[in-house]
Amino acid sequence: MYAQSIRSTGKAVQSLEDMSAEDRQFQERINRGEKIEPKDYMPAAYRENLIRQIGQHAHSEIVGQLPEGNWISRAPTLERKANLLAKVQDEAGHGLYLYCAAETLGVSRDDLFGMLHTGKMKYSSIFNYPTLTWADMGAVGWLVDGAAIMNQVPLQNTSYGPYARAMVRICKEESFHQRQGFHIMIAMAKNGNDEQHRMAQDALNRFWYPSLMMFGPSDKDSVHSAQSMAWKIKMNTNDELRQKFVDATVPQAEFLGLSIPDDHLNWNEKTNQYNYSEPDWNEFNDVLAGNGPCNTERLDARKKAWSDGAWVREGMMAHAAKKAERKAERQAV
Ligand code: BYC
Repeated sequence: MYAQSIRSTGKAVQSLEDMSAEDRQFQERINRGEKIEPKDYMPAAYRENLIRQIGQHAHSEIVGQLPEGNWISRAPTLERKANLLAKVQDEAGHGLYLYCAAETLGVSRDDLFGMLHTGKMKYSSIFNYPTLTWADMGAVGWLVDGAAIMNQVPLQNTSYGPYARAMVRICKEESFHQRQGFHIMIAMAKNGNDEQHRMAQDALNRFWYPSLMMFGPSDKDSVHSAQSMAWKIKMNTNDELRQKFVDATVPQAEFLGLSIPDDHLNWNEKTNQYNYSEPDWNEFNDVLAGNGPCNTERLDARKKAWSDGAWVREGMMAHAAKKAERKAERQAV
């Protein structure tokens, strides 16, 4: 389904000496920590790489609504329903900020959706897994939003101004999402009955490795990391963030009385970090290739939403055209 699979670009990051004068000045601005704004000079490859990452990020937000939307009508209490509804609405808002940030780079919203629908652009692998029980709403908030925060907090300092600014609000909201998930896990795993504890453990078992995969392939297989880090589009490597996530999450699982499904997990006194087992990268590649449990369902839902919304877009365009016509008439008088 996806046009691009993981492969090395084979390109080394250019040194300052090898760059054109314009590109050198640009790189020096980035090295000084300056923000790049939409009308500033930027190399074509910087623009393309940003559109790729921000577009993929935006798509992840709106596809990410689907596994949780599945549980809004079945939330166990009114309060849980209201919280989940607010969270899912927030994800739509995150998608909106990110699509707007991508548009400042000269790509249209229609083109971005077209690339999502035809599989030319990806969305996060995590959303191709099903949410089978209410405990999954806890695990998704705790682990998936927890992983998203770990990845996104450093992106508040990314070099592209509109992306960095969008991330500030997104991170604040993701924090609330992570807490609502952890709160569900506390209710079920710590304060719940045996069956609820078992459900929470089962959700952790199913979401642990897919959450680790959210950080992308291991550094040796990451295509974009070197150039993206030189441009400060990415602030950390995939493995650095994955390790930080493991180190932060294991004590939380202990607090909940849950076991991380990894027999090789242990604390390493020398590195002051946990040793952990890597996810199954064949499974990751398979999900990216379109063969995860829910790839078809997720993409079909997005395509249906796009075609069902055609009349709204047409109506809004007609309204805008009418307003512009009236304004022109008034100005002509
Ligand atoms: N899923 O060279 P690499 C959220 C692709 S959370 C799918 O390391 P890069 C949310 C990668 O795109 C998630 N594809 O790439 C939470 C590339 O393929 P292309 C969204 C993946 O970009 C809760 C290829 O593999 N967050 O929003 O340097 C509720 C090689 O990888 C994945 C973001 O998008 C994956 N897990 O690093 C609702 C954060 N991993 O593009 C919503 C911003 C890798 O060449 N993005 N690939 O075809 C990033 O930080 C980076 O893009 C990544 C990947 C760390 C994800």
